[in-house]
Amino acid sequence: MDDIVFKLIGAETKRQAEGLELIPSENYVSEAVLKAMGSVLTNKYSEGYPSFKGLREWDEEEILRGVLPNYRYYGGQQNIDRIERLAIERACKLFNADHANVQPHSGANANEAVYFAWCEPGDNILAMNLGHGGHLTHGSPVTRSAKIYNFIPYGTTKDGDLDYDEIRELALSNDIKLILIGYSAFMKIPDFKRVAAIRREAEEKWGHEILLMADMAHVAGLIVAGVHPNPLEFGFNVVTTTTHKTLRGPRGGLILSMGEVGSPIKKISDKSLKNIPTLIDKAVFPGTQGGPLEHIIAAKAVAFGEALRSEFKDYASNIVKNAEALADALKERGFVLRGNGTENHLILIDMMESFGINGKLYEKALDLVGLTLNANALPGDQGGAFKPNGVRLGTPAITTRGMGEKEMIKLADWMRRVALICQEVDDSAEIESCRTDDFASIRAEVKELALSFPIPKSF
Ligand code: DSN
Repeated sequence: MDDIVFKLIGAETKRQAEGLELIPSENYVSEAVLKAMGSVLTNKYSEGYPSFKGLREWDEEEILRGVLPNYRYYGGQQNIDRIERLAIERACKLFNADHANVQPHSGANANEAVYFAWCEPGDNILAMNLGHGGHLTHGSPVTRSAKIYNFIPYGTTKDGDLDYDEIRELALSNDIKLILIGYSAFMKIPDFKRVAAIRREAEEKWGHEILLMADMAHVAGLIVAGVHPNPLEFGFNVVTTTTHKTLRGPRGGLILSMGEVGSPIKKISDKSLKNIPTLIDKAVFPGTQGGPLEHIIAAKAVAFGEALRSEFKDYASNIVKNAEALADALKERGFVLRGNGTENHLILIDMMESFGINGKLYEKALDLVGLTLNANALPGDQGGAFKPNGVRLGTPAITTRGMGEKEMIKLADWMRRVALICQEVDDSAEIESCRTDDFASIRAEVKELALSFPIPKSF
């Protein structure tokens, strides 16, 4: 064994057990998911796909018994093919999708593959501004995609909703190929129907098909549980997501799509929305990735199986209930929330307006008491990415631990106590060496609560 690496893994296990995870994009997986990730499947090369059969022709029993055609470039796939097929079938069931590609290594890879499947270099893509809550992969100039495609950013309104008027105006004044709705710091439920209507208008104006894509990485678990609307039911063609946030699976990516599923090795002359599932398969492999991570795909299959269980619906609705309770408790304690609350799992606080402190200082101070969240820029933030005025937090992980409204009140109390300490600390001072007794006593309370809600081993 590698002592030092395993010692550090042990220390991280302890940190996770004794602290509370409030980063809205993190969660705890079951032991079954961990076991699949740590399995011998990591030894196998499986470039290609298990089969392109229409999903609805298959069920799990048949996958085990039947002969699966495959499009792989290596032998020895009899088990891998079945595992990947199970992951595909379960993902389709969860999202009510025609097709799923379970191979993207991450959400970033998933997004890049969709752009590559549908767009040509220089094409216009409408996507949410990073500074307003969008994501790096939605056209930030530092990314590769932004050097290939022309991203046109839209923003949010003062009350924190999507600026639909701006989306419409931009869609009708630029010849766009793709409209992307997606975010990593947004607290409302998007009006997918309205966006689909904008797409229709723009298609008429420009005389060609426009892809509707939703990056639902943050709320995927809420969608599959039915507590958040599913964009695919409103005419969206593609949903991308990560699998490790509210979905509670391994770290990875996933692409769901609507359309005809064809052979991934046949040439496609017609780049049409009807063919998008196959165009995406080709864009993932060989377009943008090599060998799939089949140990992760197996863990995705396990997590999807967990998310198909009826208990997952309760879990997802508790995430939202806890977020609402936490938002209310924070507001009562002087925290100013963007959008004045939340409709999903995520809360964005303006720390400068609330307590006159910046988000980075507050993030560091909360780390000292075992509460983990992240500093986050707010729309128009003068502090930039490294010293923003906001913090972002959420309830998926603490809900996994079984916490409820009572615990949200405790959290809000600790968060206020820490904010008040920060007010008295010189911003340039090393926070670790200030008010150590105060931090230690809050930390002990956090630890006691955390240990009384152990991280569950099974779903
Ligand atoms: N980095 C993720 C988040 O924290 O929202 C998005 O991919």
